[in-house]
Amino acid sequence: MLEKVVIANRGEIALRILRACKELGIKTVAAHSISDRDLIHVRLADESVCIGPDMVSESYLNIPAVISAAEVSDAVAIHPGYGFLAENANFAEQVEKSGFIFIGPNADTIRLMGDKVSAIDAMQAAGVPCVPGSGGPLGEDPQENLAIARNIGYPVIIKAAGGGGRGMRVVHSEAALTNAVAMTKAEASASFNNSTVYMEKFLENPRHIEIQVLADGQGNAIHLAERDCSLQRRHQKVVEEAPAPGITVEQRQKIGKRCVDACIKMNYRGAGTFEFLYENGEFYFIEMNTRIQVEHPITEMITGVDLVKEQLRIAAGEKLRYQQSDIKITGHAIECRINAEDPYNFTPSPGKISIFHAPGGPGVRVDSHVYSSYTVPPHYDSLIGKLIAHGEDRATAIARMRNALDEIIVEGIKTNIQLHQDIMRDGNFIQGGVNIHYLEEKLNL
Ligand code: MV4
Repeated sequence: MLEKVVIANRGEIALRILRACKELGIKTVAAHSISDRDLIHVRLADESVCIGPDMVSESYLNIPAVISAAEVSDAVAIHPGYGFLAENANFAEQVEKSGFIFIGPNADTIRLMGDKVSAIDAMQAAGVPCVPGSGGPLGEDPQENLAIARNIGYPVIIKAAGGGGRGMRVVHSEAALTNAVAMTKAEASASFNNSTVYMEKFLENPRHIEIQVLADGQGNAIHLAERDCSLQRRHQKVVEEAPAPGITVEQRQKIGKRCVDACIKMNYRGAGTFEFLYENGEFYFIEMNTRIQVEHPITEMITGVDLVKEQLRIAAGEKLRYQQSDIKITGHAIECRINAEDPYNFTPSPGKISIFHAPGGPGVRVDSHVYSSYTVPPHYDSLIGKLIAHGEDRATAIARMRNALDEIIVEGIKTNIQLHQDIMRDGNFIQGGVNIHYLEEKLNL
Protein backbone atom coordinates (compact mmCIF):
# COMPACT_ATOMS: atom_id res chain seq x y z
CA MET A 1 0.00 0.00 0.00
CA LEU A 2 1.04 3.64 -0.44
CA GLU A 3 3.15 4.75 2.50
CA LYS A 4 2.37 8.46 2.64
CA VAL A 5 -0.05 10.59 0.63
CA VAL A 6 -0.26 14.35 0.15
CA ILE A 7 -3.85 15.62 0.28
CA ALA A 8 -3.77 18.52 -2.18
CA ASN A 9 -7.20 19.91 -1.43
CA ARG A 10 -9.29 21.43 1.35
CA GLY A 11 -12.68 21.26 3.04
CA GLU A 12 -14.91 18.24 3.11
CA ILE A 13 -13.08 16.30 0.39
CA ALA A 14 -9.73 16.69 2.13
CA LEU A 15 -11.32 15.20 5.26
CA ARG A 16 -12.92 12.43 3.19
CA ILE A 17 -9.52 11.52 1.68
CA LEU A 18 -7.88 11.65 5.12
CA ARG A 19 -10.44 9.20 6.50
CA ALA A 20 -9.82 6.76 3.64
CA CYS A 21 -6.04 6.99 4.12
CA LYS A 22 -6.33 6.35 7.86
CA GLU A 23 -8.48 3.27 7.28
CA LEU A 24 -5.81 1.90 4.95
CA GLY A 25 -2.94 2.74 7.30
CA ILE A 26 -1.55 5.40 4.94
CA LYS A 27 0.28 8.36 6.50
CA THR A 28 -1.14 11.73 5.47
CA VAL A 29 0.24 15.15 4.63
CA ALA A 30 -2.22 18.04 4.49
CA ALA A 31 -1.08 20.60 1.90
CA HIS A 32 -2.99 23.74 2.82
CA SER A 33 -3.16 27.51 2.37
CA ILE A 34 -2.49 29.96 5.21
CA SER A 35 -6.09 30.55 6.30
CA ASP A 36 -6.85 26.83 6.03
CA ARG A 37 -4.47 25.98 8.88
CA ASP A 38 -7.46 25.47 11.20
CA LEU A 39 -9.21 22.95 8.97
CA ILE A 40 -10.04 19.71 10.74
CA HIS A 41 -8.10 17.52 8.28
CA VAL A 42 -4.96 19.59 8.89
CA ARG A 43 -5.20 18.84 12.61
CA LEU A 44 -5.85 15.15 11.99
CA ALA A 45 -3.15 14.64 9.36
CA ASP A 46 0.20 13.16 10.38
CA GLU A 47 1.94 16.18 8.85
CA SER A 48 0.95 19.45 7.29
CA VAL A 49 2.67 21.75 4.83
CA CYS A 50 1.60 25.31 4.15
CA ILE A 51 1.77 25.67 0.36
CA GLY A 52 1.05 29.37 0.10
CA PRO A 53 -1.31 32.29 0.65
CA ASP A 54 -5.10 32.08 0.51
CA MET A 55 -5.40 32.98 -3.16
CA VAL A 56 -5.87 29.65 -4.99
CA SER A 57 -3.45 30.58 -7.78
CA GLU A 58 -0.70 30.77 -5.16
CA SER A 59 -1.63 27.67 -3.16
CA TYR A 60 -4.04 24.95 -4.32
CA LEU A 61 -3.35 25.73 -7.99
CA ASN A 62 0.37 26.27 -7.48
CA ILE A 63 1.90 23.18 -9.10
CA PRO A 64 5.49 23.62 -7.83
CA ALA A 65 4.24 24.30 -4.30
CA VAL A 66 2.07 21.16 -4.25
CA ILE A 67 4.86 18.97 -5.61
CA SER A 68 7.27 20.52 -3.08
CA ALA A 69 4.91 19.41 -0.32
CA ALA A 70 5.42 15.83 -1.48
CA GLU A 71 9.16 16.34 -1.68
CA VAL A 72 9.67 17.87 1.77
CA SER A 73 7.43 15.28 3.44
CA ASP A 74 8.86 12.30 1.54
CA ALA A 75 5.38 11.26 0.41
CA VAL A 76 4.88 8.78 -2.43
CA ALA A 77 1.61 10.02 -3.93
CA ILE A 78 -0.65 13.04 -4.32
CA HIS A 79 -4.45 12.95 -4.11
CA PRO A 80 -5.91 16.00 -5.90
CA GLY A 81 -9.54 15.57 -4.76
CA TYR A 82 -11.93 17.48 -7.07
CA GLY A 83 -11.58 20.93 -8.60
CA PHE A 84 -8.20 22.71 -8.36
CA LEU A 85 -5.56 20.50 -10.09
CA ALA A 86 -7.65 17.31 -10.24
CA GLU A 87 -8.11 17.39 -14.04
CA ASN A 88 -4.96 19.28 -14.98
CA ALA A 89 -3.01 16.96 -17.31
CA ASN A 90 0.17 19.05 -16.97
CA PHE A 91 0.01 18.69 -13.21
CA ALA A 92 -0.45 14.91 -13.43
CA GLU A 93 2.49 14.78 -15.81
CA GLN A 94 4.75 16.84 -13.57
CA VAL A 95 3.78 14.80 -10.51
CA GLU A 96 4.85 11.61 -12.28
CA LYS A 97 8.00 13.20 -13.72
CA SER A 98 8.94 14.26 -10.18
CA GLY A 99 8.74 10.63 -9.12
CA PHE A 100 5.38 10.67 -7.33
CA ILE A 101 2.14 8.83 -8.03
CA PHE A 102 -0.77 10.96 -9.23
CA ILE A 103 -3.93 9.45 -7.75
CA GLY A 104 -6.01 9.37 -10.92
CA PRO A 105 -5.66 8.40 -14.56
CA ASN A 106 -2.48 9.05 -16.52
CA ALA A 107 -1.88 12.50 -18.00
CA ASP A 108 -2.71 11.38 -21.55
CA THR A 109 -6.16 10.17 -20.48
CA ILE A 110 -6.84 13.42 -18.61
CA ARG A 111 -5.79 15.39 -21.71
CA LEU A 112 -7.93 13.22 -24.00
CA MET A 113 -11.02 13.76 -21.83
CA GLY A 114 -10.23 17.43 -21.17
CA ASP A 115 -10.70 18.15 -24.85
CA LYS A 116 -14.41 17.44 -25.42
CA VAL A 117 -13.93 16.84 -29.13
CA SER A 118 -11.32 14.13 -28.59
CA ALA A 119 -13.37 12.70 -25.69
CA ILE A 120 -16.45 12.32 -27.89
CA ASP A 121 -14.31 10.86 -30.65
CA ALA A 122 -12.90 8.25 -28.26
CA MET A 123 -16.36 7.39 -26.92
CA GLN A 124 -17.84 7.04 -30.37
CA ALA A 125 -15.01 4.68 -31.30
CA ALA A 126 -15.68 2.66 -28.13
CA GLY A 127 -19.41 2.33 -28.80
CA VAL A 128 -20.69 4.80 -26.19
CA PRO A 129 -23.83 6.55 -27.52
CA CYS A 130 -23.17 10.26 -28.19
CA VAL A 131 -25.34 13.25 -29.10
CA PRO A 132 -25.75 13.54 -32.88
CA GLY A 133 -23.20 16.17 -33.85
CA SER A 134 -20.35 17.44 -35.96
CA GLY A 135 -18.12 14.53 -34.96
CA GLY A 136 -15.13 16.82 -34.80
CA PRO A 137 -14.17 20.49 -34.67
CA LEU A 138 -16.02 23.01 -36.84
CA GLY A 139 -14.00 24.45 -39.70
CA GLU A 140 -13.90 27.98 -41.09
CA ASP A 141 -16.27 27.41 -44.03
CA PRO A 142 -19.77 28.74 -43.16
CA GLN A 143 -21.38 26.66 -45.90
CA GLU A 144 -19.93 23.48 -44.43
CA ASN A 145 -21.18 24.39 -40.96
CA LEU A 146 -24.64 25.18 -42.33
CA ALA A 147 -24.64 21.78 -44.02
CA ILE A 148 -23.67 20.04 -40.77
CA ALA A 149 -26.48 21.83 -38.90
CA ARG A 150 -29.01 21.05 -41.64
CA ASN A 151 -28.02 17.42 -41.37
CA ILE A 152 -28.37 17.36 -37.57
CA GLY A 153 -31.56 19.44 -37.58
CA TYR A 154 -32.25 22.59 -35.54
CA PRO A 155 -31.97 23.50 -32.74
CA VAL A 156 -28.24 22.85 -32.46
CA ILE A 157 -25.75 23.86 -29.77
CA ILE A 158 -22.24 25.21 -30.35
CA LYS A 159 -19.78 24.23 -27.60
CA ALA A 160 -16.14 24.99 -26.85
CA ALA A 161 -13.88 21.91 -26.89
CA GLY A 162 -11.91 23.23 -23.93
CA GLY A 163 -14.74 24.48 -21.72
CA GLY A 164 -17.29 23.05 -19.32
CA GLY A 165 -20.55 24.95 -19.09
CA ARG A 166 -19.43 28.38 -20.21
CA GLY A 167 -19.61 29.75 -23.75
CA MET A 168 -22.23 27.45 -25.22
CA ARG A 169 -24.74 28.80 -27.71
CA VAL A 170 -28.06 27.36 -28.76
CA VAL A 171 -28.93 28.10 -32.40
CA HIS A 172 -32.50 27.81 -33.64
CA SER A 173 -32.17 28.79 -37.30
CA GLU A 174 -29.78 28.94 -40.26
CA ALA A 175 -29.77 32.72 -40.10
CA ALA A 176 -28.17 32.69 -36.64
CA LEU A 177 -25.61 29.92 -37.14
CA THR A 178 -22.57 31.57 -38.70
CA ASN A 179 -22.48 34.40 -36.18
CA ALA A 180 -23.02 32.02 -33.25
CA VAL A 181 -20.06 29.91 -34.35
CA ALA A 182 -17.84 33.00 -34.62
CA MET A 183 -18.96 34.33 -31.22
CA THR A 184 -18.45 31.00 -29.46
CA LYS A 185 -15.00 30.67 -31.06
CA ALA A 186 -13.96 34.15 -29.94
CA GLU A 187 -15.18 33.53 -26.38
CA ALA A 188 -13.52 30.13 -26.21
CA SER A 189 -10.27 31.62 -27.43
CA ALA A 190 -10.40 34.33 -24.77
CA SER A 191 -11.52 32.08 -21.87
CA PHE A 192 -9.63 28.83 -22.48
CA ASN A 193 -7.01 29.86 -25.04
CA ASN A 194 -8.52 27.25 -27.35
CA SER A 195 -10.85 28.38 -30.13
CA THR A 196 -11.94 24.86 -31.10
CA VAL A 197 -15.73 24.53 -31.17
CA TYR A 198 -18.07 21.71 -32.15
CA MET A 199 -21.76 21.24 -32.80
CA GLU A 200 -24.42 18.95 -31.33
CA LYS A 201 -28.14 18.52 -31.60
CA PHE A 202 -29.59 20.62 -28.76
CA LEU A 203 -31.64 18.45 -26.43
CA GLU A 204 -34.41 20.62 -25.01
CA ASN A 205 -35.48 18.82 -21.84
CA PRO A 206 -32.93 16.20 -20.84
CA ARG A 207 -32.04 14.81 -17.45
CA HIS A 208 -28.40 14.75 -16.37
CA ILE A 209 -27.47 11.17 -15.54
CA GLU A 210 -23.91 9.99 -14.97
CA ILE A 211 -22.30 6.56 -14.65
CA GLN A 212 -19.61 5.92 -12.01
CA VAL A 213 -16.75 3.64 -13.04
CA LEU A 214 -13.66 2.15 -11.40
CA ALA A 215 -10.79 0.73 -13.43
CA ASP A 216 -7.35 -0.52 -12.48
CA GLY A 217 -5.43 0.21 -15.68
CA GLN A 218 -4.64 -3.52 -15.78
CA GLY A 219 -7.54 -4.65 -17.92
CA ASN A 220 -10.26 -4.61 -15.26
CA ALA A 221 -13.18 -2.19 -15.01
CA ILE A 222 -16.63 -2.06 -13.42
CA HIS A 223 -19.50 0.41 -13.29
CA LEU A 224 -21.28 1.37 -10.09
CA ALA A 225 -24.64 2.35 -11.54
CA GLU A 226 -25.81 5.88 -12.17
CA ARG A 227 -26.54 9.14 -10.39
CA ASP A 228 -29.23 11.61 -11.39
CA CYS A 229 -27.85 15.16 -11.04
CA SER A 230 -30.60 17.03 -12.82
CA LEU A 231 -31.39 19.37 -9.91
CA GLN A 232 -29.00 22.22 -10.62
CA ARG A 233 -28.85 25.99 -10.80
CA ARG A 234 -26.46 27.72 -13.19
CA HIS A 235 -24.42 24.54 -13.68
CA GLN A 236 -24.07 24.08 -9.91
CA LYS A 237 -25.54 20.79 -8.75
CA VAL A 238 -27.84 21.17 -5.74
CA VAL A 239 -29.31 17.69 -5.10
CA GLU A 240 -28.17 14.34 -6.50
CA GLU A 241 -29.64 10.87 -6.14
CA ALA A 242 -28.76 7.28 -6.94
CA PRO A 243 -30.06 5.25 -8.63
CA ALA A 244 -31.83 7.52 -11.14
CA PRO A 245 -35.64 7.31 -10.85
CA GLY A 246 -37.21 5.22 -13.60
CA ILE A 247 -34.02 3.71 -15.01
CA THR A 248 -34.51 -0.03 -15.42
CA VAL A 249 -32.04 -2.78 -14.57
CA GLU A 250 -31.73 -3.51 -18.32
CA GLN A 251 -30.99 0.14 -19.20
CA ARG A 252 -28.38 0.30 -16.41
CA GLN A 253 -26.70 -2.90 -17.55
CA LYS A 254 -26.62 -1.75 -21.16
CA ILE A 255 -25.20 1.75 -20.64
CA GLY A 256 -22.93 0.53 -17.83
CA LYS A 257 -21.41 -2.10 -20.12
CA ARG A 258 -20.72 0.54 -22.78
CA CYS A 259 -18.83 2.63 -20.22
CA VAL A 260 -16.88 -0.37 -18.91
CA ASP A 261 -15.92 -1.38 -22.46
CA ALA A 262 -14.72 2.17 -23.13
CA CYS A 263 -12.62 2.10 -19.92
CA ILE A 264 -10.97 -1.14 -20.96
CA LYS A 265 -10.39 0.11 -24.50
CA MET A 266 -8.60 3.25 -23.32
CA ASN A 267 -6.91 1.42 -20.42
CA TYR A 268 -8.56 3.82 -17.96
CA ARG A 269 -7.15 3.92 -14.42
CA GLY A 270 -8.92 5.12 -11.29
CA ALA A 271 -12.39 6.46 -10.58
CA GLY A 272 -14.24 8.17 -13.39
CA THR A 273 -17.65 9.45 -14.40
CA PHE A 274 -19.35 9.30 -17.79
CA GLU A 275 -21.79 12.21 -18.07
CA PHE A 276 -24.89 11.71 -20.16
CA LEU A 277 -27.94 13.64 -21.15
CA TYR A 278 -30.98 11.38 -20.93
CA GLU A 279 -34.07 12.13 -23.00
CA ASN A 280 -36.94 9.96 -24.27
CA GLY A 281 -35.38 6.81 -22.86
CA GLU A 282 -31.99 7.31 -24.55
CA PHE A 283 -28.53 8.13 -23.15
CA TYR A 284 -26.27 10.61 -24.96
CA PHE A 285 -22.65 11.00 -23.80
CA ILE A 286 -21.49 14.61 -23.34
CA GLU A 287 -18.31 14.55 -21.20
CA MET A 288 -16.16 12.40 -18.95
CA ASN A 289 -14.80 13.47 -15.56
CA THR A 290 -11.49 11.87 -14.61
CA ARG A 291 -11.69 12.61 -10.87
CA ILE A 292 -13.60 11.69 -7.73
CA GLN A 293 -16.78 13.76 -7.74
CA VAL A 294 -18.53 15.75 -5.03
CA GLU A 295 -21.56 13.45 -5.23
CA HIS A 296 -19.60 10.17 -4.92
CA PRO A 297 -21.12 9.33 -1.49
CA ILE A 298 -24.56 8.46 -2.89
CA THR A 299 -22.93 5.77 -5.03
CA GLU A 300 -21.05 4.51 -1.97
CA MET A 301 -24.31 4.31 -0.01
CA ILE A 302 -26.13 2.17 -2.60
CA THR A 303 -23.17 -0.09 -3.48
CA GLY A 304 -21.19 -0.34 -0.24
CA VAL A 305 -18.00 0.41 -2.19
CA ASP A 306 -15.63 3.01 -0.71
CA LEU A 307 -14.63 4.87 -3.86
CA VAL A 308 -11.80 6.85 -2.27
CA LYS A 309 -10.23 3.74 -0.76
CA GLU A 310 -10.47 2.10 -4.19
CA GLN A 311 -8.73 5.11 -5.74
CA LEU A 312 -5.88 4.65 -3.26
CA ARG A 313 -5.65 0.89 -3.82
CA ILE A 314 -5.61 1.33 -7.60
CA ALA A 315 -2.90 4.01 -7.30
CA ALA A 316 -0.86 1.55 -5.22
CA GLY A 317 -0.96 -0.85 -8.18
CA GLU A 318 -3.52 -3.29 -6.80
CA LYS A 319 -5.86 -5.11 -9.14
CA LEU A 320 -9.54 -4.23 -8.88
CA ARG A 321 -11.00 -6.22 -5.99
CA TYR A 322 -14.52 -6.29 -7.46
CA GLN A 323 -16.07 -7.95 -10.46
CA GLN A 324 -19.22 -6.56 -12.00
CA SER A 325 -21.27 -9.37 -10.44
CA ASP A 326 -20.10 -8.24 -6.96
CA ILE A 327 -21.83 -4.86 -7.38
CA LYS A 328 -25.38 -4.92 -6.01
CA ILE A 329 -27.59 -1.89 -5.57
CA THR A 330 -29.21 -1.60 -2.14
CA GLY A 331 -31.93 1.01 -1.70
CA HIS A 332 -31.75 4.65 -2.65
CA ALA A 333 -29.53 7.59 -1.64
CA ILE A 334 -29.93 11.36 -1.90
CA GLU A 335 -27.35 14.09 -1.34
CA CYS A 336 -28.07 17.72 -0.48
CA ARG A 337 -25.17 20.12 -0.96
CA ILE A 338 -25.16 22.57 1.93
CA ASN A 339 -23.72 25.90 0.79
CA ALA A 340 -22.80 29.04 2.70
CA GLU A 341 -24.87 31.31 0.49
CA ASP A 342 -27.67 33.83 0.52
CA PRO A 343 -30.96 31.93 0.07
CA TYR A 344 -32.40 34.67 -2.14
CA ASN A 345 -29.59 35.81 -4.43
CA PHE A 346 -27.27 32.80 -4.04
CA THR A 347 -24.22 34.99 -3.38
CA PRO A 348 -21.57 33.42 -1.12
CA SER A 349 -22.04 34.02 2.61
CA PRO A 350 -18.70 33.41 4.29
CA GLY A 351 -18.16 34.11 8.00
CA LYS A 352 -18.05 32.48 11.38
CA ILE A 353 -20.32 29.53 12.08
CA SER A 354 -21.25 30.13 15.72
CA ILE A 355 -23.07 26.83 16.15
CA PHE A 356 -22.90 23.68 14.05
CA HIS A 357 -24.85 20.59 14.90
CA ALA A 358 -24.77 17.55 12.63
CA PRO A 359 -27.89 15.41 12.14
CA GLY A 360 -27.80 11.64 12.56
CA GLY A 361 -29.84 8.47 12.81
CA PRO A 362 -30.22 5.45 10.55
CA GLY A 363 -29.08 5.99 6.98
CA VAL A 364 -27.83 9.53 7.56
CA ARG A 365 -24.27 10.50 6.59
CA VAL A 366 -22.68 13.92 6.95
CA ASP A 367 -19.55 14.70 4.93
CA SER A 368 -18.46 18.04 6.35
CA HIS A 369 -15.36 19.72 7.66
CA VAL A 370 -17.12 22.44 9.63
CA TYR A 371 -17.51 22.76 13.39
CA SER A 372 -18.86 25.32 15.87
CA SER A 373 -16.66 28.45 15.72
CA TYR A 374 -15.25 27.53 12.27
CA THR A 375 -14.92 30.51 9.95
CA VAL A 376 -15.87 29.90 6.30
CA PRO A 377 -13.18 31.79 4.36
CA PRO A 378 -14.22 33.97 1.41
CA HIS A 379 -11.55 32.63 -0.97
CA TYR A 380 -13.01 29.24 -1.84
CA ASP A 381 -16.27 27.62 -2.96
CA SER A 382 -19.22 27.84 -0.62
CA LEU A 383 -19.77 24.10 0.03
CA ILE A 384 -19.77 23.60 3.80
CA GLY A 385 -20.98 20.04 3.82
CA LYS A 386 -23.02 17.32 2.23
CA LEU A 387 -26.03 15.67 3.78
CA ILE A 388 -26.52 12.15 2.50
CA ALA A 389 -29.59 10.04 3.29
CA HIS A 390 -29.93 6.39 2.41
CA GLY A 391 -32.98 4.18 2.74
CA GLU A 392 -34.43 0.90 1.51
CA ASP A 393 -36.41 2.87 -1.07
CA ARG A 394 -36.61 6.43 -2.40
CA ALA A 395 -39.48 7.46 -0.10
CA THR A 396 -37.47 6.39 2.94
CA ALA A 397 -34.40 8.26 1.72
CA ILE A 398 -36.50 11.42 1.26
CA ALA A 399 -38.11 11.02 4.70
CA ARG A 400 -34.68 10.62 6.31
CA MET A 401 -33.35 13.64 4.41
CA ARG A 402 -36.29 15.75 5.65
CA ASN A 403 -35.47 14.73 9.22
CA ALA A 404 -31.78 15.44 8.71
CA LEU A 405 -32.59 18.89 7.34
CA ASP A 406 -34.85 19.52 10.34
CA GLU A 407 -32.05 18.48 12.72
CA ILE A 408 -29.05 20.26 11.22
CA ILE A 409 -28.08 23.53 12.88
CA VAL A 410 -25.85 26.05 11.12
CA GLU A 411 -25.89 29.41 12.89
CA GLY A 412 -23.98 32.57 12.09
CA ILE A 413 -24.02 32.40 8.30
CA LYS A 414 -26.65 32.14 5.60
CA THR A 415 -27.21 28.73 3.99
CA ASN A 416 -29.38 26.99 1.41
CA ILE A 417 -30.91 24.59 3.96
CA GLN A 418 -34.42 26.01 3.46
CA LEU A 419 -34.14 25.46 -0.29
CA HIS A 420 -33.39 21.78 0.38
CA GLN A 421 -36.40 21.61 2.74
CA ASP A 422 -38.55 22.97 -0.08
CA ILE A 423 -37.14 20.54 -2.65
CA MET A 424 -37.74 17.54 -0.35
CA ARG A 425 -41.41 18.58 -0.13
CA ASP A 426 -41.83 19.43 -3.83
CA GLY A 427 -44.48 17.27 -5.53
CA ASN A 428 -42.58 16.90 -8.80
CA PHE A 429 -39.33 16.02 -7.04
CA ILE A 430 -41.17 13.47 -4.91
CA GLN A 431 -42.64 11.96 -8.07
CA GLY A 432 -39.09 11.72 -9.47
CA GLY A 433 -37.40 12.22 -12.82
CA VAL A 434 -37.44 16.03 -13.20
CA ASN A 435 -35.19 17.50 -15.92
CA ILE A 436 -32.21 19.91 -15.80
CA HIS A 437 -34.44 22.99 -16.08
CA TYR A 438 -36.80 22.09 -13.25
CA LEU A 439 -35.07 23.77 -10.31
CA GLU A 440 -34.47 27.06 -12.13
CA GLU A 441 -38.11 27.09 -13.26
CA LYS A 442 -39.27 26.42 -9.68
CA LEU A 443 -37.03 29.20 -8.32
CA ASN A 444 -38.40 31.67 -10.86
CA LEU A 445 -41.98 31.17 -9.60
C1 MV4 B 1 -26.13 20.13 -23.73
C2 MV4 B 1 -27.48 20.47 -23.44
C3 MV4 B 1 -28.42 20.16 -24.39
N1 MV4 B 1 -28.07 19.58 -25.56
N2 MV4 B 1 -25.83 19.53 -24.91
C4 MV4 B 1 -24.19 22.24 -19.94
C5 MV4 B 1 -22.90 22.03 -19.28
C6 MV4 B 1 -22.11 21.26 -20.23
N3 MV4 B 1 -21.18 20.45 -19.53
C7 MV4 B 1 -23.10 20.49 -21.03
N4 MV4 B 1 -24.33 21.21 -20.91
C8 MV4 B 1 -25.40 20.97 -21.69
N5 MV4 B 1 -25.14 20.36 -22.86
C9 MV4 B 1 -26.77 19.28 -25.79
N6 MV4 B 1 -26.44 18.71 -26.95
C10 MV4 B 1 -27.75 21.06 -22.22
C11 MV4 B 1 -26.71 21.33 -21.33
C12 MV4 B 1 -27.07 21.88 -20.07
C13 MV4 B 1 -26.92 21.14 -18.88
C14 MV4 B 1 -26.40 19.86 -18.89
C15 MV4 B 1 -26.27 19.15 -17.72
C16 MV4 B 1 -26.67 19.71 -16.51
C17 MV4 B 1 -27.17 20.97 -16.48
C18 MV4 B 1 -27.31 21.71 -17.66
C19 MV4 B 1 -27.84 22.98 -17.62
C20 MV4 B 1 -27.97 23.71 -18.79
C21 MV4 B 1 -27.58 23.16 -20.00
